[in-house]
Amino acid sequence: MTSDRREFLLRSATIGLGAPLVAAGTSHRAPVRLAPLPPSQPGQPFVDYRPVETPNGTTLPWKIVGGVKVFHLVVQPVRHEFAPGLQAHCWGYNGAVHGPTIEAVEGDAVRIYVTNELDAPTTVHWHGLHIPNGMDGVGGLTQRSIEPGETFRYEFTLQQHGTFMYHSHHDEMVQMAMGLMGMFVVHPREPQGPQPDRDFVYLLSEWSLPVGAERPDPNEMKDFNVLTLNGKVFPATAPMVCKTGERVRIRFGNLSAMDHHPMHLHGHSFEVIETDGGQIPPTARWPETTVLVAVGQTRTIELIAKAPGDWAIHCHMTHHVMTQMGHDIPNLTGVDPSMFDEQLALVVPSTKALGGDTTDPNAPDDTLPKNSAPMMGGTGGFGYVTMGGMVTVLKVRDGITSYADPGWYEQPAGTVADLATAEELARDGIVK
Ligand SMILES: [Cu+2]
Repeated sequence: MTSDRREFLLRSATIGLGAPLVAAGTSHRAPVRLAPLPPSQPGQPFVDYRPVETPNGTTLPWKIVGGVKVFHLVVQPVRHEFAPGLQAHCWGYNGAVHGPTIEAVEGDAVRIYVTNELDAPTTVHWHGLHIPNGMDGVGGLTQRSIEPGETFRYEFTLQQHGTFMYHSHHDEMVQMAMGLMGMFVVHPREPQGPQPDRDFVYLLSEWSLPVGAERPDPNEMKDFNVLTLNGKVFPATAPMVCKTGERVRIRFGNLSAMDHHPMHLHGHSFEVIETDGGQIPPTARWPETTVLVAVGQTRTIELIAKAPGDWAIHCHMTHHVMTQMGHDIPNLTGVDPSMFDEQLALVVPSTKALGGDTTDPNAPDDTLPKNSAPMMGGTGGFGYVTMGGMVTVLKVRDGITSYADPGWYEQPAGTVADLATAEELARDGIVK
């Protein structure tokens, strides 16, 4: 500690109640603001901020009434599709699983009406936001729960910027397992440093949906079999598209019941620039290729899209890149399953073993049970992609003028791993 700093702390200690709340070891942090920020003029998209994109999702519309941004969330049953062929009766907001992204600007006064169209009480908690205690949305603790048919009003001025979440805080185990959650992005009033060209938002979650079932099972605590990015499993997850050289921000929130997700990006490194607790000073960041997003956390990463291509981005837990994988099964590694159908046909003539041939992804798969998705993904540029679940693709392209899905990357000649030629093997002395 420098003598100046020690002297400052000593002087502060003698000032008494009026002293700033600064303690040794926390001097790098922004001072805690005790007096609330007064409301500012409502921030406008493309003037005060560049709107975020929620792949496979939407942003909640708003209107301005008397200088306040007014939003309306409707909590309701939603028939949700995780991927073609796999649907369930879930709960969501405004017809969507998960809810639309709420987007605003630091200093905005927001008023959020919540109408409950469920048969059960609910509340909404604004995860990470510094708001009056009575607006915190914890059923029984800070408010009475919103009964079926009622509309509640939440109102506060946004004191921070960053990436936050919202979710039910009444009967959380059931209501979050059914889908009641969404993302809440607050842009800075006065942006500092380089701003992103592309800004994506993802909510990570997990479901227990046994094959053939129509309703997620909230009682499950270990064996989750549908792992989603914004409520979708690969290949139904929309890609992120950007131009080479652009600054890309990706915001992850995780409201899974029981699992943390190490999200890994191929071909690039990134920095974690903020958590739901605030911004990380540039001097405290380090390069990463995987960021662990624990349950109840947000992590925002930023990178320069330096290399054209189709770059996978996925949870690195291998069971989280599978869909409806059964775990209570014998270990068949090393077993030749080719006689299974023959043996099974002796007992049940019309059945076939599941998940067999994946060599022709375009052939209709008549082995799939009703309301289920294949364990592994779909067609890529080179055949079948052997991942499902929590996977999407960052598509980086040179000189594009549209962010529509450009299709699979056309690899430059000679840059794709392929069969080694006899000449190459002989040249390098590789003996097969
Ligand atoms: Cu995971």
